[in-house]
Amino acid sequence: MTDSGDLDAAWLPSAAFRAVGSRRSLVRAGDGPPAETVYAELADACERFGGRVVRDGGDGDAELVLEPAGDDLGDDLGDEGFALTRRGGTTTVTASGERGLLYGLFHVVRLGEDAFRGERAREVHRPALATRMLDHWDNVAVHPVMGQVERGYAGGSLFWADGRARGDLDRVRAYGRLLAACGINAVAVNNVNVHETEARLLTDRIGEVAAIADVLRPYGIRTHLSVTFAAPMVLGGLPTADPLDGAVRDWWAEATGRVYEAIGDFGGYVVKADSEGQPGPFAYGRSHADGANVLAAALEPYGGTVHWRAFVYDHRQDWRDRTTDRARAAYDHFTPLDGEFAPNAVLQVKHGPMDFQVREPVSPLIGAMPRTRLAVEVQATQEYTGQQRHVCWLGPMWSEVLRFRPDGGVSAGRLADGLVAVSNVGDDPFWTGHPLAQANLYTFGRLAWDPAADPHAVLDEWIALTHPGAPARLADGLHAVLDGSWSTYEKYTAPLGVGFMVQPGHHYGPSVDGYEYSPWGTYHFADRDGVGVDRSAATGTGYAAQYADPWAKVYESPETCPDELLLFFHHVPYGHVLHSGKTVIQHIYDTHFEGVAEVEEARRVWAGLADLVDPARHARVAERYEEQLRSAREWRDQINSYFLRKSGVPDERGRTIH
Ligand code: GCW
Repeated sequence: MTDSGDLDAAWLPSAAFRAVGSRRSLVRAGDGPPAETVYAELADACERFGGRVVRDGGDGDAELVLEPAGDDLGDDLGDEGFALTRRGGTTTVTASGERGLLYGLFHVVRLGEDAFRGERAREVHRPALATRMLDHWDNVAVHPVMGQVERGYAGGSLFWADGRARGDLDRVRAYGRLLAACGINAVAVNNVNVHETEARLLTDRIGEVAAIADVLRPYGIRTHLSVTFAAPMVLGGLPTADPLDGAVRDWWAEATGRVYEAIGDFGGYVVKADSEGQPGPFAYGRSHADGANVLAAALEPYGGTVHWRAFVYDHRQDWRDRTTDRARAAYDHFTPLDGEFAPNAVLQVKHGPMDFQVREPVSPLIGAMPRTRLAVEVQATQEYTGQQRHVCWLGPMWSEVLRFRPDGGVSAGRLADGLVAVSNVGDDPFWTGHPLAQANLYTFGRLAWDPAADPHAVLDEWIALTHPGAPARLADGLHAVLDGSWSTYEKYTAPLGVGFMVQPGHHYGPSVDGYEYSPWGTYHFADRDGVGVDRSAATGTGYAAQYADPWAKVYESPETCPDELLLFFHHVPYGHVLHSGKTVIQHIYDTHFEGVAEVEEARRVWAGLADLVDPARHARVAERYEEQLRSAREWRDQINSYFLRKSGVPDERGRTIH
């Protein structure tokens, strides 16, 4: 892939391959799809930069060798890992599997010239998480409300157009390549809300999924499908989808067998059941373990996995009912089922208990089911974080989640065996609508590979790869506008972890009471005296007690609860003094003024980079900064005015509040 054409090169611009493309390389490997990719990548780079690559038969003078590990040497590498060494002028990547060679090649690309300097003792790189997955909320048929991509902010679907799989899959191929370069190995190609047309991907339309899988396979990526729990009825014509019914089990087994005839390395199913109107096992009085296990049993003979989502809550609750707490729902539903899920069923848990807000505590379900496989789900698509019109680099948030230690011991990133992101990519020329949102996708992949990685270092890695040879002014400018952008977004939106306050439906822009009297369970309870949700065990919904210690104790009291989560866990008076020394009301005013000032500053920094960035890319970001600033001011003014009017407490600095 070159920088020309209508596809943005993202973090694989031609120049990133200069170091490998100008050398003599030797690839010793099988002829499986990923090994072919390794060879083709090198051949392509050599053509551009004058190097040479040979396969197998050794000319002894190679500067870069990629080869399979000998039987006894690869034990520590796993399926996907690789080892890197440099001795006597030769850099060697060894791997037990072909995917390891592919990841090793991209590692060398990241190192650039550094990969060919001095000596290097053997370093082993292997992914901490086995599944590193993107879920696309893409519809095949354009949905009347949600459009082609539900919560998509990057144009249409990469995979689907005009009601069917795209005939031209070049963009999907380029996507697979970008994903391999940041370590992603699984993609689910359709929305978890499975509508009528999409249901049929499982059966008579599986050929379309197979065509996509063929294009992703050379990049080490397995294809997954979202399916409806009611498939035996809507596709199979059965009178029931009861998971304990023999005919239902047989239907799933047969349908799955046919899927594997079409896609031999199919990854498995993703299921949203009994959630926001999707069908599920509750209709038959069965548990979610019963539900997941019938699909797991069908997939088991072929090595497939079912990702069963834990996003189960009452979306028709009465706002008058203060005893129901949506945050409790996933834990309450699922913890009694620990140990009942099949070994190839993975419970896919959103990182927070609510819904991808800019600030939430880590879900108490994470770590609470030691006998159940876990995947943590984050949202790269910025539904609640600026919808790719605002810059909001989420690396630090995801890193906090992955480093969180549910009982003070092992981190979430080590407990999980998968990390999943809702993809932020569409058919937009910059992939992600906002060109800087590419950093979220890249960071996701790298954190899934190594959840302990420093996200700021990953950001710098993305900057360097995307802009090879960038002058310091560009690298520093990019770092300045991205690093801290999550905190900026948090400052001008819902305060102190209280969440939502967005416009209902599309979720863009402020509406403080937009969901306050709704059935969705997302309330802030502001009145003239105070704001926040009492989730303590002593006087509130009891949610805080779902945590293990030390967190149950930390969150239980406003005295120990971290400031940034105070209003998630407690209802406090406006005059409550935070650990920061400020009152809650003054914190609200100050952060909202600061947030807008930070956007103004970022916009200024970006404007100053005009001479260093491709004009189309620069213009796209500049235009989005105008909208971000307009929107940030709207947020500031609505939130500040709302709380001034409720509380009657003036800003101690006397700034204009309307
Ligand atoms: O965040 C909410 C979204 C829905 C989405 C749901 C989910 C796919 O508003 O659009 O549906 O979560 O995660 O299932």
